[in-house]
Amino acid sequence: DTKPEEFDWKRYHPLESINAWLRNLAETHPEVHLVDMGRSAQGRSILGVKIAFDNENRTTVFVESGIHAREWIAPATATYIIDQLVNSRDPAVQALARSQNWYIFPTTNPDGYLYTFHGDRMWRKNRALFGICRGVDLNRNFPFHWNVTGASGDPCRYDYSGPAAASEAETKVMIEFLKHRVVSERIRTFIALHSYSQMIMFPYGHSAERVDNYQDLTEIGQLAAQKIKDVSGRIYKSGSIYETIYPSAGGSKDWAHGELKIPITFSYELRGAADSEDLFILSAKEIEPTAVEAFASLQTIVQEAGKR
Ligand code: ING
Ligand code: ZN
Repeated sequence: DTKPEEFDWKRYHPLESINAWLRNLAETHPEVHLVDMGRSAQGRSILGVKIAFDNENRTTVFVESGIHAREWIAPATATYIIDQLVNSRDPAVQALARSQNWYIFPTTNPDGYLYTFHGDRMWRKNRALFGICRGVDLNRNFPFHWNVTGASGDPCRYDYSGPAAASEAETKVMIEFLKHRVVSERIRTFIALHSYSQMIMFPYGHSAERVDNYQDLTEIGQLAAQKIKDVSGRIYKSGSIYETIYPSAGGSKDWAHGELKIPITFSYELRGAADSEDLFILSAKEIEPTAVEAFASLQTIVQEAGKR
């Protein structure tokens, strides 16, 4: 494990190192508060931070990452975002950090993430037990047009939607957390981090139905993708889930937008490996450039959100 003082973006860190780093950050920075969202299926805390530079009633950005265990670049990027918001010397980043309150949860599927280090590197779901198979795809378990498309009813499949909508501990905990804060803390922006595909997507996934602010989200998505191109030359596609990647129901941001009415909701598909036998196994050398481009485009999203 890595000590908090040695935490970096040159390698992928296990669950306990990430959590130790979050705890240390909260102890050493007055604007950082450790937040325990609740317990996973196996009883682990889902830890994150709230970053709030003072008590003004700002709008809030919520960032969810690591809902899929094997997508290691997502927690690595989430911790990079936290580090930048707290430690950057760039005045533009400091202004952005202070313009919002932030909730950032690097590993929303801690049981699965742990299992990818000690069991199966390619595990995606949580670790709930169903007879001879394990795991619900938490990004198919949210209660908004649950299970209508792009999900499986078989617990042995990688995209099992669960025995019922919001059946899973991790899903329930996130729903309760957001429900209790969406109005009182003015959560206006919801971001989910995944890999791989180089995409920036907005709802919906369950059908071709267009969200009420389709035009705004289309424009913001295009500006965010352009930002990435300016920063690194990488091409990210943008558009709705349904039109851009594949039909799939029960994703967290479909629920966040459709049910909770959070207006600005995006999910990233970060970089995948070009030169590996598996696209999820992104070389640690790519953590920094991936996180840099994602954070630059997140700044665009938050700035644009503020204008609409
Ligand atoms: N992709 C996402 C998945 O859950 C997605 C795409 C995002 C679908 C949001 C629905 C909602 O399949 C990966 N790589 O996990
Ligand atoms: Zn994913």
